[in-house]
Amino acid sequence: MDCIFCKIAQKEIPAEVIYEDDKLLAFKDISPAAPVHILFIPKEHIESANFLDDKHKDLIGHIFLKIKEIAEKLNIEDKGYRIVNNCGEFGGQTVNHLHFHLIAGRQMQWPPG
Ligand code: D5M
Repeated sequence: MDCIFCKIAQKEIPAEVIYEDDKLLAFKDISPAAPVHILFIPKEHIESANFLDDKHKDLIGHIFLKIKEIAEKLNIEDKGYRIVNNCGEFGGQTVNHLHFHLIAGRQMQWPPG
């Protein structure tokens, strides 16, 4: 499958890995939007949030708790951070493998562009 994030998960393409277990990989975004910008992906290929169903409940819970844990390790939980999932064309998704952005280290604005 021609998916760049699957290739990163399979170590065919290098990435700056922050955390890894059997279900997920967290690595630095190649084009950071803030001082801290980490992507969390399931190792399983899921196209987007649109393709989630009941069987992914534990996986999504695991990813969110891991984001919180990494935020604590990086000492960004105090000032706060943003977790983003872009879904589909209008959502701004550019890589069609489900991922959550953890962005921190500066004041965020609302609404997003
Ligand atoms: O976000 C897709 C994100 O993926 C975007 O912020 C750039 C990042 N990206 C793309 N290729 C790479 C590689 N090779 N390493 C690290 N980060 C990467 P989206 O929500 O789909 O717009």
